[in-house]
Amino acid sequence: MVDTSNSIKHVASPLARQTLQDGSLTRPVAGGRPRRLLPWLQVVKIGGRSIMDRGAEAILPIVEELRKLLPEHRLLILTGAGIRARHVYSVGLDLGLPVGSLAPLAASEAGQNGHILASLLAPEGVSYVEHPTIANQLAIHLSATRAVVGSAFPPYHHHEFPGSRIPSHRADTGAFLLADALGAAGLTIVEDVDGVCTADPHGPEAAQAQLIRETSVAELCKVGGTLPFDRALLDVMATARHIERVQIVNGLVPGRLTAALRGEHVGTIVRTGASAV
Ligand code: GWN
Ligand code: ATP
Repeated sequence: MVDTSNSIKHVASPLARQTLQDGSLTRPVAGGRPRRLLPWLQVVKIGGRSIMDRGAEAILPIVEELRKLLPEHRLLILTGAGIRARHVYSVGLDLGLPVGSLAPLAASEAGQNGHILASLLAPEGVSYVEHPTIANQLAIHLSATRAVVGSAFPPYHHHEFPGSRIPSHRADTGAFLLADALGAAGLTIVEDVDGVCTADPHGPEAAQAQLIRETSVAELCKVGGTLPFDRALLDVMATARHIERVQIVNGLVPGRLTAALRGEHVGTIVRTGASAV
């Protein structure tokens, strides 16, 4: 009998014979910047609590702005969760549900908000697409139409990190992870404030709140206090591969989103870790 064991065992690969646990060994192979999959894509995250929960008054002007932007940009519009997620968190926490059970409950509200927005944009050929479609078939959908809507919440479900009882990876983090993974041209986060301020402009120290026009993830990590986005966004911005800056804009002021997508500085620009690469 011919001994074939040697030729079967030796698969030629630079990672074949070493542990994946040692960064210094994997870096020559895995350390490069990944390819941009959709370099023409603009990702826009619409706040759940800050925009969608306000109903027609806030949503219809944003829909009109998005509609007018379609000839200029190909968009992945992602929606966050709002008041219904807060309610489901409180009911779930009262019942002692673990964070991994709460994450998909809240995520489903982000999806509901996406369905609402997509219905309003349907006359323009815009539809809601499911998470698996975003993962695998975004290019074909965006070849057929100028924009699609999806849920900004990342589908961590029972894989959600157990550090906090409230899911730490929410809509802002999910939107950034997607934009960076796709190598998109940019990410704009639409809120109900002008950007990141020195204090919460809707909080008890509102009188002292001043807009920070430009900052970096490193600077934001150093300061405590609240932010207008998930704290976990800082972690994923720090290790970004493509998205060099994120702009946070006020969606209650007509024209701000349009200006941001045209490259104008109309909110807070946060430089990510990718800008230092
Ligand atoms: O349901 O609105 O996708 O795009 O995180 O999982 O909780 O699911 O558990 O393709 O897979 O509620 O059903 O729901 O929002 O997430 O979707 O209508 O398995 O299209 O079935 O990763 O939409 O939904 O909530 O996004 O964020 O059927 Mo919904 Mo969400 Mo639809 Mo999606 Mo989750 Mo799917 Mo999923 Mo679940
Ligand atoms: P989601 O999509 O997850 O519902 P959202 O983006 O709609 O979220 P919030 O998570 O509520 O909205 O974040 C926006 C709010 O953050 C603002 O309305 C503001 O009151 C608050 N905020 C807290 N700290 C700051 C800060 N330093 N600068 C600006 N706004 C802040």
